[in-house]
Amino acid sequence: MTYQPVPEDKFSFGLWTVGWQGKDPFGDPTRAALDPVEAVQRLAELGAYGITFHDDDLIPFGSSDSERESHIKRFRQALDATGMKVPAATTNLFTHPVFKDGAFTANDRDVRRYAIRKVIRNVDLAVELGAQTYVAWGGREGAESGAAKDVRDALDRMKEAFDLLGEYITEQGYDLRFAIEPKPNEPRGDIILPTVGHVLAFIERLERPELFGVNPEVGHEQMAGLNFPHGIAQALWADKLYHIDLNGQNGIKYDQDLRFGVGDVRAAFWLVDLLETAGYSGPKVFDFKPPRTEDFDGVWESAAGCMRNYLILRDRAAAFRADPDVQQALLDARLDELARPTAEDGLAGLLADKGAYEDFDVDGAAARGMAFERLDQLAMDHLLGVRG
Ligand code: XLS
Ligand code: MN
Ligand code: MN
Repeated sequence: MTYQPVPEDKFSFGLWTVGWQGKDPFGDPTRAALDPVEAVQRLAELGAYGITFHDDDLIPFGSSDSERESHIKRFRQALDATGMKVPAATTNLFTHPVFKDGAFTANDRDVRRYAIRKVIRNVDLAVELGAQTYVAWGGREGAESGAAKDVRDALDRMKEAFDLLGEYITEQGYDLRFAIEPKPNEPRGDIILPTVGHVLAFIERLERPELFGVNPEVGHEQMAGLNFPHGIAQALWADKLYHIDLNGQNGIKYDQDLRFGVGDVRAAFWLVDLLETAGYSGPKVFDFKPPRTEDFDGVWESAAGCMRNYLILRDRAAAFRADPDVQQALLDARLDELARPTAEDGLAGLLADKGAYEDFDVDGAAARGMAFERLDQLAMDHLLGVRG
């Protein structure tokens, strides 16, 4: 196996990922700025399908209209020359100091109005470039202290912003859906809509819920100690997995944005298994930061590694599913029974069934082993490459 990505794999990268200059709270940049045109060319050479961007990644904040046009023109030429797509785009609502208290939920109303207009401006560009998904990570929608943010009012304002955006794309007739990205903290002490579950519940309160889904990121759920594949499974179950950000994270700490596959490699294995068996067909975006120790050779190694690790895990997960011993172990673990309804006979049948309660051998059922350990060891053997 060469694990060479092809555009059909639908791998995409944020401009801000390979373009990250390595500035962190403790240190200055370690790399020069990367021309978006070069990012498009290099990623295309590596086998990527697409590229995504915040408005300010492509068009530096404060550019004049003519500068804006020339940035877009160069970018579009690079896309045309390489065949790279823009499956999604997003808005920077966090870098400029005006967003220090958030954007859609800033206490300052003028900032909220400005933020919605900034999003709309880039939504127009995203649609022009062919994007079908618009990612919405709030950035600084949160607080460090209790009384500073009335969270119920903030949720009203968040809903208002997304309802206005839903109205806008409906009026324009755009073929675009929003993917809201949760994150528990960083850069704020606590962020509103911290997990996949919070976002799924929020979406149901919007005026046009069909236009909104989630954009979960591996590390963001893991920063909260959550099981990422479980969150993805629930998003798929709700038909709301519109987009996904892949990366690596080592447990509950700052947002590490490591390359995909490192960190919790078991979670990565189950994630790839899930995406592939569920038939997720949207873009798979690597939202990672090549560590600031790296020069540009290291940046491209890191980007290639994200895709390579996905393909290796896809291969390992397929071998796991195809293994006859695994298929038997799945039966022994009674996965087929879980897939069967609990009461096809309905409530009346359940109530009339003495075997369900009166005559049920509770101790016998309690004594039955679940055979999960053998199943999991088979998975480990496949993951570690010693089987199949
Ligand atoms: C930051 C987020 C960000 C979004 C896009 O933590 O992951 O990069 O994906 O704004
Ligand atoms: Mn992200
Ligand atoms: Mn992150």
